[in-house]
Amino acid sequence: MAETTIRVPDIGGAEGAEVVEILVAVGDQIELEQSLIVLESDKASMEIPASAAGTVTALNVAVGDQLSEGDAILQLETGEATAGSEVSAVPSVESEPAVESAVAEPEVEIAPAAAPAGESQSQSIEVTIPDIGTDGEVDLVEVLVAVGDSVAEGDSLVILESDKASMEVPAPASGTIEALLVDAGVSVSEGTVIATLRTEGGVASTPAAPAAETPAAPASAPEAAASVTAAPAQAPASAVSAATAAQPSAEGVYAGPAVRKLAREFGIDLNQVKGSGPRNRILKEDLHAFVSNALKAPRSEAPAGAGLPVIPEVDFAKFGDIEAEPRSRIDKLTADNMRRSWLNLPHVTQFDDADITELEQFRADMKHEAERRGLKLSPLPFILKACAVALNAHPKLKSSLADAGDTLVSKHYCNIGMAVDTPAGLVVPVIRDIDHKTVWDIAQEVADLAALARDRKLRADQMQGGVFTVSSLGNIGGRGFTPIVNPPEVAILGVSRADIQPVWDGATFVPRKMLPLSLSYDHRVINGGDAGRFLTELVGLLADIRMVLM
Ligand code: CAO
Repeated sequence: MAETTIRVPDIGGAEGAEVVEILVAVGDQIELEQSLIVLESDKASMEIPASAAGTVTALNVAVGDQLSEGDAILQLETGEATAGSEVSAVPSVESEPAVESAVAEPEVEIAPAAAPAGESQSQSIEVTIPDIGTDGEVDLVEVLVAVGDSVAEGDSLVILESDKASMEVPAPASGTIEALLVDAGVSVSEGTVIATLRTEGGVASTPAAPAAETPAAPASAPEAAASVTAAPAQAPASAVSAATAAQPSAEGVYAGPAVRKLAREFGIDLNQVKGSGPRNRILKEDLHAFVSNALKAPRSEAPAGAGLPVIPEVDFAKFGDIEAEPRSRIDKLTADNMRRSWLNLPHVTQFDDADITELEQFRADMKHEAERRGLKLSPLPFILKACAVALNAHPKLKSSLADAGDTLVSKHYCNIGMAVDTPAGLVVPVIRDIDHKTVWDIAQEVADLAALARDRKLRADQMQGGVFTVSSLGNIGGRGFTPIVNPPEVAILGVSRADIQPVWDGATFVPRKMLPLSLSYDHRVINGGDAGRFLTELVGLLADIRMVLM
């Protein structure tokens, strides 16, 4: 048995990197390269892996400690027979063999080398992947430049990602990108040529790598393409700014390289994930929980692959008392239908007011007859009847698309749906063959279907087969609204609250009862002319309800 002290490795010169998380405890049996702690500097977030396997006997650090290279992290009892030894978690670059964990390193400046001969001359150089501390391949996850881009020395060109770190490969010199030889998604290793760069007046700085590994531009042939490793071998994880590198779309997110990699593999936007670690750091468990929640509630957010930006979840409890309750099945179905319609149909809404002064007088005249029949006669049955007449005159408004939009289906029937507001949610029962029914019949059906809807007793077939929908908020109020079409229908009429308005009759303003109407339609099928003609006809029918008989 041997007792070993695991120390902070070369972390690229970062002094006082903060311990933000301790991933092991005394007594833990740890594997080689298992992550021990997470350090964070102003440039990088890095997991420090174990350079030996064994049992943790003591921890020398606490969260919040500031560590630099050489500081003790923990004591490890290894199975080896050697007497107490000391190892850095990541072997220094001089040490052999280099282990993959060396990749987890932080920002390292490109060490400017002595200016090569020919510095003042422009030349074309190949930019290659530097020594990234591993013999194997790593993923190139993002290309940050395009051909023709001007870059300054040190600007990041591509982002690499291993399971331990994300790292940016910087431009070895200022210049213009002449060619890009890689795409995001490829695997690369040390020496892979990623781009050619036309330098501004030569290679200003060559990596502080052994000359053998870093061929400099031949002084005698400044125009010849030179291979210049983007970062020094001493800086295996050159310019590892994991905190930013791994999150081109997750800036400000607090997560380590392994979590970022996992998130990328699952296509998870880290901005959507709530971190449960210290200082809200995102842990792997948070990703698991995020995925599990997403699977449980697939309908609550945009369908995968829809490319829609997701509305972030908000912790409302942070701002005050809240109460959360599950939504009704009808509410959730309605939400799905609304979203489907809104996303698929190009909606246009057209507005007009119908003068229903005479209609209202007629309705008042019919009040006793309505009572005799046991009915309440609201404006709605008249509106539905007028819609049926207008729809038959303008049948395109009651058509539907089929064959993915290649076919238009015309209907020789006229079933109209009416939106009913119920405590359980919005439902749309359908009144059939409304064009063949009297206003009394329609009033009776409105009452019957509304009652069934509110008692949740509607059958499925009573909500099918509509060609058009009327949504009346007249009893509730409002000057107008833009209803959402109920596919496969192509149009919907919104009815708002009628009111007495001053209307100019050519000589004077007269008080008239005006009914605000809004017609939304699927602009793939209905154009403004179709809609305008339909609405004008409807307004005329309501202004003189006798016309429905003609
Ligand atoms: N302008 C002024 N008053 C109106 C009116 C209008 N456009 N429409 C109805 N009213 C009046 C009625 O005349 C009645 O008053 P009186 O008793 O004095 O005559 C009162 O409002 C109540 O009407 P009602 O609601 O009982 O009957 P209705 O036929 O107008 O509506 C129904 C029936 C089922 C459509 C309605 O109750 C309903 O649920 N509407 C909501 C529909 C909805 O939610 N649409 C939105 C969908 S998108 O979110």
